[in-house]
Amino acid sequence: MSTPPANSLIHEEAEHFRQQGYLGPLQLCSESEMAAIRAHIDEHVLTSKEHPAPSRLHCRHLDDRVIYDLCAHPAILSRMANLIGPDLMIWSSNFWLKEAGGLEIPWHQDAGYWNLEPPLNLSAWIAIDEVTAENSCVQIIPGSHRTVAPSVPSHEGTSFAKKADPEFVDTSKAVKMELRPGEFFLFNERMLHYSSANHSNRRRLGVAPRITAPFVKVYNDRSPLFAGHSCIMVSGEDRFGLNRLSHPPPGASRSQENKTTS
Ligand SMILES: O=C(O)CCC(=O)C(=O)O
Repeated sequence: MSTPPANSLIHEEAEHFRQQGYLGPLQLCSESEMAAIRAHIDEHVLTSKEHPAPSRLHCRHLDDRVIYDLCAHPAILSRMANLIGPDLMIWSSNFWLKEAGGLEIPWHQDAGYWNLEPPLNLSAWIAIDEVTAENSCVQIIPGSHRTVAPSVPSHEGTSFAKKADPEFVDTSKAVKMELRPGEFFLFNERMLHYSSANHSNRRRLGVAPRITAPFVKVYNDRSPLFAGHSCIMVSGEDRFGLNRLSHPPPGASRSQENKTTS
């Protein structure tokens, strides 16, 4: 389990995030802890027929405690609180499953796909499998969060219908976020990011919690959200009452399990 950074590092990290729009790679848990989580995901989460969202790959923090605990991990929340304050609300999470041969995801900024007002979001991309350039790690362009790139229709052979206008994408500055299982990186809603087709023979699985503050209105009656969607406060309090809230899914969190067994 990683320890939150000491004070001076907190300021350094926040400044890096403001300037570059991302932070990481950082450690969330050990590879052996992630191996146990991966087994749970493969056996119980990706195979389950009952899930709140229309797709098994979205918002599984709403029904599975292990996924909730991963998304609301202190290594993530301590960094996010350091950036936008202690009142934090998870409004979505997405598994990014790319099998061998899986398609490219074109360069894009997430803000254009979501209905948040104001469009404030912090994402973590957590590696469940080992993620390398060969099996299609996410690539980012540091500093690209300072410019809104217009969307244009995507090209053939990608899994998105739209992409960022290539005029706004300087791929010579791209950084490959290769991660060991249990590592993650943070990025904001305007970071340009992309992943190539998976040319390897290995699956690539990650999960990205989406976290905002409770002063943001989450329009959950609009795509990509769904009937029955709710947000969950993961830290601090909701002083605004703008959003439908629910509780974490039942089950002991791993930190509580550790307490009871130690
Ligand atoms: O995992 C990928 O390839 C893309 C991830 C992504 O677009 C996101 O997390 O917003």
